[in-house]
Amino acid sequence: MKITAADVIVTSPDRNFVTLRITTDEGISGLGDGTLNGRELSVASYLADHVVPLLIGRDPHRIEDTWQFLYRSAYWRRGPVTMAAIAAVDVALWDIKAKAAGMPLYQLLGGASRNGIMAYGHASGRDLPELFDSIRRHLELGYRSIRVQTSVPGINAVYGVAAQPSVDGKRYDYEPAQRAALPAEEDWDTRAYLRHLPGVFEAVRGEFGPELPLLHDGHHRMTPIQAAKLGKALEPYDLFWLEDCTPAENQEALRLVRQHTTTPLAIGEVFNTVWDYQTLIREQLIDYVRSAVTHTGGITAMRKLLDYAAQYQIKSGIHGPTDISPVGMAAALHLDLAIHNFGIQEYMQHGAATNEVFRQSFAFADGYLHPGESPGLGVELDEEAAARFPYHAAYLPFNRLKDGTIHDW
Ligand code: EZ4
Ligand code: CO
Repeated sequence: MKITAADVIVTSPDRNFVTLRITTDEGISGLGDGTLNGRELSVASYLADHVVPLLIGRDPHRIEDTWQFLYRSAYWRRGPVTMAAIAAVDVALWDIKAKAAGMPLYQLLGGASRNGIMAYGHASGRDLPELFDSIRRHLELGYRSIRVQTSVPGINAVYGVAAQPSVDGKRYDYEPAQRAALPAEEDWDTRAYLRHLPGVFEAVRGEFGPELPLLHDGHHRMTPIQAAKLGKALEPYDLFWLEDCTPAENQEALRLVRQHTTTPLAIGEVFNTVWDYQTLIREQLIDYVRSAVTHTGGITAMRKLLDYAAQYQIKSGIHGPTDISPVGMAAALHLDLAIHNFGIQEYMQHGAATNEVFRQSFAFADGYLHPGESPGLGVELDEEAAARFPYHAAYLPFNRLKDGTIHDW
C-alpha cells in the first residue's frame, strides 16, 4: 500500500478543528486530529508545508517508522505544534491499518480490557444552587463522575465556570476559547480561591453524599506550597483527583506537594512527550496522566507513555475537552478500552454542528463511553459540511492579578 495524498482540513463548527486525511492507492483513507486550541493554523501549516510532502509514496503500514522519521528527521524536537502534527499523522495511519484489517482500532491494540470507559463531565456554577443544578443535569445525562468548578467571591471570571446555561438550555459545558481578534483578559486571586474552595466541596458532599467521584481542576494557578495547602484542605472530601495544581514545567516542584497531601494528583494536559513526565512518573509524584492523544504524538507515543506509567501504578486520565475533535476523542477511546491502567476519560460533549461534520460511531450510555465496532477509528468527516464552517480566529483567555501582573491561566 502507498500513500497517494494527504489533505489538511480546517473547519470551525462550534469551534476550530484541524484534521488530516491520508489517502492510499488501495482506496482506504484515514483521519487524524491535529487541533491545538488557539494555535490551529500553526499545526495546519506545519502539516501542509512540511509533513505532507514527506508522506507521499510511503507505506502507511509502517507506523513506528513514520513516527520516528517525523520526530527525528525534523532535527527540532518536541513542542506542541510538532507533536500535534505527528499525532495527526500517527492516528490517521492507525485508522488506515485498522480499516485494512477490518477491525475497530482497539482490537489492534490488544483488544478490550473492559466493557466501557468511565467518563467525567464538567459541572459548574456561579453559586451553590447553580452548581448543584449543574451536577444534577450531569447525573441526568448519565455521568457518574463529575468535575466541579465554581466562581470565587471577588473574582469576575474564573476558569471552568459556564457564565450562563447555553441557549438550548441543555448544556452547561464551558468553552474557554473565544472567537475574537484578541484574547479576553480575566482576573485571579489565589488566596481568595483557597479560602473559598473547601467550603464548596463540603457543600457538594453534603448534598450528593460520599460516593460520587468528584474532580477539580486547579488550572496551573498555585505555587507548590499553595497546592499542598489545598490538597490537604480537600482531603476530607475524598476527591478522585486534583488536576494541574501547579504549572508543572518544573517536575521537581511536585515533590513538595506530594509530601503534604494524599489527594490524588493529575497532570499533563499541556505536555507533549514522555520526557515531560520523567520525574513525575519515576518518583510517583502523580496518580493520573492527563495527556491528549492529539497533543502527545498520537497512539504510538501515548501507548509507550501509559505503559511506562503502568509500572508505577499510575493510570490514564486522557484529556478530552471540546478542543479535542471527535477524531482525537475516538483515538483516546480505543486506547482507553485496550490498556490495563485505564483511570478515567474526560468527556465534554460536542455541539450539533460538530457532530454533523464528524460522524461518529462512539456512544455514551449510563456514564460509560464505547468506541463502537466500525473498522478503524469509527469517525467519518463530511467534507461538504466542513466547508460550510470556515476558520474563525479564536483565543484562550489570559489572567492578570489585581496589581496588573500576568498570571498563569
Ligand atoms: O482549559 O482544553 O481539563 N481540562 C482543561 C481544558 C483546557 C482547554 C484548553 O484548550 O483544562 O478545559
Ligand atoms: Co485541565
